[in-house]
Amino acid sequence: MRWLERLRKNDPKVADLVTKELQRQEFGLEMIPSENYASLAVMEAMGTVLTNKYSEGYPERRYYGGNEFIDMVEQLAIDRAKEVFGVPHANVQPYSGTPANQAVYVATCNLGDTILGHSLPDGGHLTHGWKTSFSGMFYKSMQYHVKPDGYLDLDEVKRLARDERPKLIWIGASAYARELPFEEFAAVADEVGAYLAADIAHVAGLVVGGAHKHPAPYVHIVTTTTHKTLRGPRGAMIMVTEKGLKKDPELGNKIDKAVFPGLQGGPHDHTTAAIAVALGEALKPEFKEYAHQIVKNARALAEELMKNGVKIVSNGTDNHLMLIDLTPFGKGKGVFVQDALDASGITVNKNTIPAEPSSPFYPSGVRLGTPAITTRGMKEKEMKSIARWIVDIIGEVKSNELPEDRVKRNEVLEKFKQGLSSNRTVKRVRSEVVQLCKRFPLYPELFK
Ligand code: DSN
Repeated sequence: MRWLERLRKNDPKVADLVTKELQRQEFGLEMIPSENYASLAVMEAMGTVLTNKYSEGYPERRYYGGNEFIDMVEQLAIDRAKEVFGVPHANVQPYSGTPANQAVYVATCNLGDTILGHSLPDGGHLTHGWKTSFSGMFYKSMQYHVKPDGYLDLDEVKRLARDERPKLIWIGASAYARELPFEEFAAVADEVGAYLAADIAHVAGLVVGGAHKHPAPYVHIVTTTTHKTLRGPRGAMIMVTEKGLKKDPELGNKIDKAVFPGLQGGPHDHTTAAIAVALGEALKPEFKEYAHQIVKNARALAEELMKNGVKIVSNGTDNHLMLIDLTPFGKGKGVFVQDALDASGITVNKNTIPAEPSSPFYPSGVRLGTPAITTRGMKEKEMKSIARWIVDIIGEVKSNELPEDRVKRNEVLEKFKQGLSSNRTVKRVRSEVVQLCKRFPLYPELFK
């Protein structure tokens, strides 16, 4: 049976949109560093009868009947998570990264307690205490930053921890290109008696593959999404380390209770099965090679960009991502570069840079990374071509100015977008990107 054959008959509109998205992914370069391409086996596990089941509770402790096989699936995912990350406790039920982090607050803090996290415009995450998220609304949030050189300001972390005595400290980021200093944070958290939680959503695959330092010896809790460098389905996990259980032997139970019944209802069992498959893939030796190649590719890309005059925050990367600083051309230029790269078949996201001079919606940087293109098998040689295309596109659009006035700004952006389809550089890069993608097919089975 051909892919989507039933869907095509049953609901051609949805089938058509899914097919278009497949084509976009197959013939474009996905360089948003939090995205990846899951294997067909992972996707197959998601599209199963497991989506039909309710199973509130945990293996062998369910509220509904009929969970004999669901129990085995969830236990398998838990056991693999424990093995892959070398931890004594794992919860695989969080629907995604934000609910996972929310459960950490519920398990470790009371409303209004002080917490310390990485500021969002400096590369942190909404759930690490940013003012517009529950974490900044319901807790007294203190935020640390990066220094002008782009590296974490550890002196500020120490000072805030000593002065404010937070109950919970977060380490982990969404737009930070340097290795996370778990050991240094552990010294601070231990000194002030705080829980230390590592949100390794971005680097989980690198950690598992040995291409990034492991947080487990240093922190009490580890959270991660499962769909980024870990290359699984869209979901999340919370793990408690040996150190965490030593600090609080009830921490595993507290996390489980926070997830269910604290915050969620029935787990998404089809996702749990797919997480088990992804963790099985992460246990294979090829995954180590993959993780190391992600980092090699990111370094090669950053070096080539810098060689061609592109400014990179902190002058490089230790992991899978980098932040291009577009301020040498003016402020708020991220949107032009993002849209022009998008039209060229290279998907990135506009992003704030440290000490952002513009706004989060019209920031002055672009974030990009190599997890997905490395999944396609691309290596350092391809990174050079990609860097040159990015340089060409930046050169093409850097002189566009973003008006302060909202109406004028919308007009300028609309006109800019319309012009992209006839832009010669964009058209040339687009055609070269397609040629490259054809040499590194993604889901060839789905085109048969
Ligand atoms: N949205 C994710 C990212 O892109 O990094 C973080 O949650």
